Amino acid sequence: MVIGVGLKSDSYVELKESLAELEELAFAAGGEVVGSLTQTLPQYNPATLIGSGKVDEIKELVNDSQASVVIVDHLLSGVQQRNLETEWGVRVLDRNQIILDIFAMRAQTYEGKLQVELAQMLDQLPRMVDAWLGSLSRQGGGIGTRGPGETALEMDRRRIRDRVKVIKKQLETVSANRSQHRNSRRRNKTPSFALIGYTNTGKSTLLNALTHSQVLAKDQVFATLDPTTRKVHLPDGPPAVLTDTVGFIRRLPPQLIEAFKATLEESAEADVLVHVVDLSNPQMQTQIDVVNQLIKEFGWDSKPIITVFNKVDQAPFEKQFQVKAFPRVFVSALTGEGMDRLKRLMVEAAQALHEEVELFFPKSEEHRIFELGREVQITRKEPASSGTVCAAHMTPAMLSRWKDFLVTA
Ligand SMILES: Nc1nc2c(ncn2[C@@H]2O[C@H](COP(=O)(O)OP(=O)(O)OP(=O)(O)O)[C@@H](O)[C@H]2O)c(=O)[nH]1
Ligand SMILES: [Mg+2]
Repeated sequence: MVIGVGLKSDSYVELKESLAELEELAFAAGGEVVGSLTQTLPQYNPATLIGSGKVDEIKELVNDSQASVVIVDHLLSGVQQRNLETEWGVRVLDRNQIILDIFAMRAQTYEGKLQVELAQMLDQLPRMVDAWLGSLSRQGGGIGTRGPGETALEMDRRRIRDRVKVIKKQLETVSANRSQHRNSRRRNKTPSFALIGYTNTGKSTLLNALTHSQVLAKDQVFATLDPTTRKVHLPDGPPAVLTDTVGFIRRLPPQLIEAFKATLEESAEADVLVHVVDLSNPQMQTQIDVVNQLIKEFGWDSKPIITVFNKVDQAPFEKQFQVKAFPRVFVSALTGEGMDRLKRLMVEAAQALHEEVELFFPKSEEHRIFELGREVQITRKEPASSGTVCAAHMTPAMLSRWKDFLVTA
């Protein structure tokens, strides 16, 4: 059973949209939704989040429908979760936990699994404290109730914190490995593209179409978790790589963002972002806003972004006039429509990335040529009377780093 909760002052449309999405999340987690219900209230109840009348009403519904889990579309404190479980006699989860649960199901790689475990621990820590404090105050608190409780709590917390430390260490090692791969790509100046976007918009289908691959694409939220990078051949363009990665969703749990740093780095390090939008989705604009907000939060807004409006084959034609982003392209990853135009935009973006420049190193600075060679491929190297002239293709970021040596025309 899924429950939508909001304040009377919140938008009711958003509450309904978010609840519909929660049903999809429940389905993706392997569940079947047997009932859904919403409540808007003037303020949240600290003990149970929703009002006591609603708690009783849901209890009956749970009994009648034989639901085995209730998912609340709102963050629950440890106390609220425990109280609701006691009232209803079934497991109670909140939105974050169901998302984490799906991630736990999907994680295939060592790195993915570590990241999920980290996210779950980060999610659990504050809940534990809260649940403990709640149980203490129910016992009346004070003398005689504190000692053993606090000790046990401290032990649990320490165990989790220790594990968090270990996982973070292990993740650092994996991520160092990955960044070596990326460095070698950068040295070969292979332009890299990352597919990003709301979940279920067709990123994986697009990767398959562009790179003749067969990664899992499925009509389900969070079908992809672990990133995949493939070579992509662009007409008359340089060889490039394309990365498919996890999709976004509204109210993405912050613990997930923190834990999935390594996965997000794949996109963070890409030269060009390809933002995939589902043109056929009635909630298209909300989805675009959510993704744009995250792009800003992650500091990716300085990168070139190509917006791909996918699924044109199943969207009403007029919808193409409602969109604002530039540069943009309308495609169908399924039928192949618009794919040539997309490739052309990718070629243009790749060409814009690198500018061939000349650098002059006076004799006293010639040792730095070695450093330059580690960052880019030096296309030409000629001795001159008082030093060495080199030519290389550079991105704007590299230009500013090496500006002291640039030969200005
Ligand atoms: N009609 C139509 N369906 C498409 C198109 N592209 C993708 N789909 C379908 O949309 C669904 C989701 O596709 P995916 O490629 O898995 O989407 P994703 O963005 O990778 O999703 P997540 O990995 O779950 O975030 C699948 O059922 C695809 O067949 C398209 O151009 N037209
Ligand atoms: Mg996918």
